[in-house]
Amino acid sequence: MQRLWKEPDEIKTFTEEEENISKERVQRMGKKGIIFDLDGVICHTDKYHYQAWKKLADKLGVYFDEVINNRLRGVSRMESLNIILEKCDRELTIQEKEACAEEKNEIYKELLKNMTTEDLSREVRETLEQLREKGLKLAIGSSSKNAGFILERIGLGDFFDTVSDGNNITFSKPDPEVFLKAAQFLNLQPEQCLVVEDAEAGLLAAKRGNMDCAGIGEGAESHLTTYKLCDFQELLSVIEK
Ligand code: B16
Ligand code: MG
Repeated sequence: MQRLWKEPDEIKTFTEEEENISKERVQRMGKKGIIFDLDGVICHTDKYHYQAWKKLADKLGVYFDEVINNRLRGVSRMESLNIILEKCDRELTIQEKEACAEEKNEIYKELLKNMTTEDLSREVRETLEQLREKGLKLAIGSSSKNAGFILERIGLGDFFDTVSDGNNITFSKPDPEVFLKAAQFLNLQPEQCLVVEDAEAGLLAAKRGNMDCAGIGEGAESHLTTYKLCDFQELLSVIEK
């Protein structure tokens, strides 16, 4: 699997003169805010989602693997369960589904307690700080109802100007609601925001919300991206284009 983080000596630092030039470029680009997806962009909780869903699937006697897990990126908890249940030979009642989603979430939340500030790479932390220094407003746009808890665990509990997540939306990605709300919370128009996403559902949501998007990880392969990022710090040059 491709390495998504940088070692400390691989991270470029900027002189004061370069910083001033880049601030002007950011203003010319017209973007005033960046909305970041959380899982798969800021940090990686995929392995915990996988472990929790696997435990539930095994209990139900339903086949589940990493390939199916990949289809769950960016989509809501209940939609994820519906994808997993495609392999189930019986129809579950709504009450049973709610109990399953709740059970998975309890397992997942226990696993999330393993996360620490070590789960935030230096590259991501330093890039976020540099983007803020350029005068950009920074937000989270995540489908997760656990976004606040995850941000606390990785030491970003108070960092973002706003967090739009699974708790303040009715429709999950690929619906643009989570990003449109983030823009609204930032007091910006959608066109003034750039979305950073790793999942197809999120990239489609950004497009539907009339926002440019930068794809990272598997998201960089998608035809929906406006910009393809090889790594997180490349955002610093994208924002000046
Ligand atoms: P929860 P993101 C998404 O987060 C995950 O990618 C997706 O796998 C998960 O089902 C969804 O959050 C809901 O998460 O069960 O914690 O509410 O990528 O939009 O930051
Ligand atoms: Mg994601």
